Amino acid sequence: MHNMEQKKIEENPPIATLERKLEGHTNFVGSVAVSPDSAWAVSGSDDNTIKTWDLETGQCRATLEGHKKEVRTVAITPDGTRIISGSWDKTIGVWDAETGRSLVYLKGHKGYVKSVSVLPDSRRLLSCDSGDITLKLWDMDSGNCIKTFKGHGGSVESVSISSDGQRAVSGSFDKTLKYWDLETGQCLATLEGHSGFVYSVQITADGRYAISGSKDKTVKLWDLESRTCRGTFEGHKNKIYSVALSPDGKLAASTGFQDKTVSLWDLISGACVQVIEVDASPISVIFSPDGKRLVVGTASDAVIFVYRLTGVTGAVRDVTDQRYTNAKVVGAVRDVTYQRYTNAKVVLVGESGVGKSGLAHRLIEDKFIPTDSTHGMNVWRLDLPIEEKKSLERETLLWDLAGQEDYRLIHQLFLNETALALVLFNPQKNDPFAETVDWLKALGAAVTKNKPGQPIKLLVAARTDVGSITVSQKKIDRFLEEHGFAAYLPTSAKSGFNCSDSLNNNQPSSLKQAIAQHIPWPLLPWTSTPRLLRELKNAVLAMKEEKLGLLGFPVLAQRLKQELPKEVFGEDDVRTAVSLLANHCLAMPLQFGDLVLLQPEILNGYASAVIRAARSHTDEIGCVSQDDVFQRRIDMTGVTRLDRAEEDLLLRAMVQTLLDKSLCIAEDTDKGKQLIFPSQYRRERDIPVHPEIFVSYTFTGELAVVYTTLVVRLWYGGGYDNKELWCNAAEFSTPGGKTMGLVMERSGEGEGTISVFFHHDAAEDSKVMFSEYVHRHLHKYGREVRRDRRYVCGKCGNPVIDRDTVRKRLAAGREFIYCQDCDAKIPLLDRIEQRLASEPVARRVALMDEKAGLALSSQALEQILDGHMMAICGEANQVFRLVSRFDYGIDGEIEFKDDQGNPSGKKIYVQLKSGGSHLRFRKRDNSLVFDVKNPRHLKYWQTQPVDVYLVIRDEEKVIRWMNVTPHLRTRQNKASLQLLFTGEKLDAAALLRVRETLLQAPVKI
Ligand SMILES: Nc1nc2c(ncn2[C@@H]2O[C@H](COP(=O)(O)OP(=O)(O)O)[C@@H](O)[C@H]2O)c(=O)[nH]1
Ligand SMILES: [Mg+2]
Repeated sequence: MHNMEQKKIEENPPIATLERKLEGHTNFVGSVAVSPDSAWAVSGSDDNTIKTWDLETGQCRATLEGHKKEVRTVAITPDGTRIISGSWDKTIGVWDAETGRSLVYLKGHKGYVKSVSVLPDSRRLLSCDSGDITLKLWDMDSGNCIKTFKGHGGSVESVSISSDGQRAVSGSFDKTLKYWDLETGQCLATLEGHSGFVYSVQITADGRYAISGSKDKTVKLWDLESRTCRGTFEGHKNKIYSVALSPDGKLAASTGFQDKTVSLWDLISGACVQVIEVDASPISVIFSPDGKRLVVGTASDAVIFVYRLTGVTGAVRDVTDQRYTNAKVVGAVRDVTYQRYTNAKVVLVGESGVGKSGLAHRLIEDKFIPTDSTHGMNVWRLDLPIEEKKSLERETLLWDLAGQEDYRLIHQLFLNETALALVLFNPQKNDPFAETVDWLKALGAAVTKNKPGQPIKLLVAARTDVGSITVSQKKIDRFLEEHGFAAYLPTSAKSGFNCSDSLNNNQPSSLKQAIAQHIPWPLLPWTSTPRLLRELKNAVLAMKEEKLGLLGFPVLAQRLKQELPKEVFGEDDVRTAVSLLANHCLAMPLQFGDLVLLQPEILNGYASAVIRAARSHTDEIGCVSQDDVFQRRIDMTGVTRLDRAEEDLLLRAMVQTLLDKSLCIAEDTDKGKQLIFPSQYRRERDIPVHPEIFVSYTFTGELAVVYTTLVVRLWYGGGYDNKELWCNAAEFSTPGGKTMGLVMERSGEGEGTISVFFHHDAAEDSKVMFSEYVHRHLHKYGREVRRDRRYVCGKCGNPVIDRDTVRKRLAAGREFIYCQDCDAKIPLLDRIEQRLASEPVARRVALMDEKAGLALSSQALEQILDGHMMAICGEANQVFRLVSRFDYGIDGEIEFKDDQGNPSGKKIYVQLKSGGSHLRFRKRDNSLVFDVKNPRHLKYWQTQPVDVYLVIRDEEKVIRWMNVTPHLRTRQNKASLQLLFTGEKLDAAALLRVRETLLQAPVKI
């Protein structure tokens, strides 16, 4: 540790000191709560029990039994009379706090109850679950569910209610938080920003702010009024299962599961004020209401740690609205080892060839560098004339995105968090803004829904040296006004006009000044990070420019040690730094081989080549053979390429990314595996006419992305028998042979319409599911979505023409409309319309989406495992071959080389397990078992001439392997389909150990 750091810590005595440990539970303590008078605590455990504890003496007062499964959440009513528990047995228990008697079980959740929070009236409570992915409001006295809140797209893990009982926040596996009005059940806002599951949320007493803990290793602070992220706290090395707020709203606590720490954060200054090292993995945390204690539950050790706190006050009523904002940093930063900074993302957008890269070079190097407009994407640090604040560093990154059509599908991955966009146009063109509008819509779609007017946009005329500006100033002015640009500037990268510092007497150029002036700094979230992590991140960012290709983490760590000789750090810290950069798309750790790509943009280049290949398929069917991609039989013009071995790996990572993002379909055909891009189909199809269209949606956003992801997910999740694609249309048929489909048209600038149509006698049930799926998808991915339900008169058979009126009447809750032709009453709320919003449909749609997700991630996992084998065999300099003997349960073989580097003939076989989950913990003894799905494999594996190894990726995404041959030969129960899985981590060292053993025997020639 640095002397400085040591000294600082001595000057700042710890806030928390260990008081005692509470022992008694026998399994994970997933939840803790403290009574309103701060005298006692309650804990819920995976041992299915609840315990109450006297905080003064540490005595266990009672053990409450009754739940049939893990108790993952506990709470105490504000009046202190009742204890609430939520369990994986799907019930919520209500207990008398005094006697420990069970009062009632609330039943209604279809999945695990993950979290409960009690309203101030001590009568009602809010709960959430993993099955229906809903929140439920209950009346404890009657035992009734009063209201169900829907909206999340993944397991809802955590809920928290403001102390006035008006508002709630929830956190979910869909990576978002939702902000709710408890009275109306309305979702007021969806807070996006985490790049991993959200495990835990807490709202401040006044309901103004919330904090969240996530799998992405960060804690975030949210302003619920402006619905934006205010800050991010970094420092944990792994997932954060639980967060808590001190009663005075000034401190946050977060539990780091793998790093075995609880961090205390000062929410006002952003500093980490203490890192408590816990002697176990902490998974739950709570402050006592008097501010005197912190209670921490841990994982397998099942111990509860109680800390005494100093300097933390109990609940305060009056806190100014200014807290947590940049404007007012109150109090000194207590720990200099943490730094706070704000990062502004500035992107250059505009059609291909307009001059983006030229301008980027000018801004960065103040030189004109002729470029080839096929070039992909680049990121640089941009020096701006901005006022530096001592407590808050500001930094700007300039992103140059490629403008070609082939890149658009993947660009959306990089547009989010944009603070300011430089929108370039060619002023010599007659219609210079034609493509610009698409870009503006794409930008709007990428930035979160809750920030109207963002990002800030500057309109830039490029290449003005080429000729005079033909577009009239009036037209420019109108365009500026219409789209809310903050400023307009004509530039020339070549001459340096308005963009060269040296031409401006070495003062920042006009463009730089405009950028600096318009970045909305106070609105941008800050990040608080340990000094070391910041140094590491900066060093990694600097290395991006070296174009290093794929790097192994050990090599990267080595490089960083040269760059930062004074720092003491390990590979772990490097991993953390890289994954934090990855949260902002600034680096890409591969999911296999322990490798990182410092320039994710290289992957984009390859992806665009694949998409281009799919578009140019001779049959116009938008697909490309996976083999052609892996064997480089596609046109790679303009792609920044890596060397062959790295490229082999990156191509797999690229296909995996496309699958993970639902951007393509991987389908096995008699011609091998095909990668299908629905948006690249060019085969025409007549657009169906009335009366087949059932409903249509008009929306804006990145149209191709919205359409592609919709088709891909329906393809995988719908369980449809037959699927056919056309140019901007897709058809699916049910087992009964009834067809449903959708068609997309561009209906305006940056605006599209997706219409759903049905075959005449498609079953009502299929119609309901299909249209509800489309509905949800569009609301998730599209912007400015407008729904138009189409009606047909039951009497004369004519379609209703006036859709505007239909929309208005539906919104007003009217139940019918008159036919414009025959005056008959046409019911608006027909059976389908009524069923659409119902709970069972929502649940089935969520299941459908889950199925799509699973199928896609299984496809992606196949790429990961193949890639992993190639990467580690490459690293260990051994030979890996994929073989296709799937029926026998063998996917590949490894041949070891002898000491001279020649193939030795010594081999092992591997089976790469990419299907659904194969590993589970056996209840009986909690040991990890592998379920063999195909009994024939067991026999086959035993009779092979060489040993067979199972390769599996576990829940923590660690790829492990195990030699099953000796195990199968010696085991007792020959008929069992369970294998005790004792696999070790599969890396190059593990591979070389096997080689060692095998080659000890004389080598066969
Ligand atoms: N005359 C002139 N040519 C430029 C200027 N900026 C870029 N170019 C050239 O115009 C072409 C397209 O520019 P580029 O920056 O690659 O466009 P991008 O596709 O938007 O990145 C290239 O040949 C550049 O060298 C400029 O300011 N003036
Ligand atoms: Mg370019």
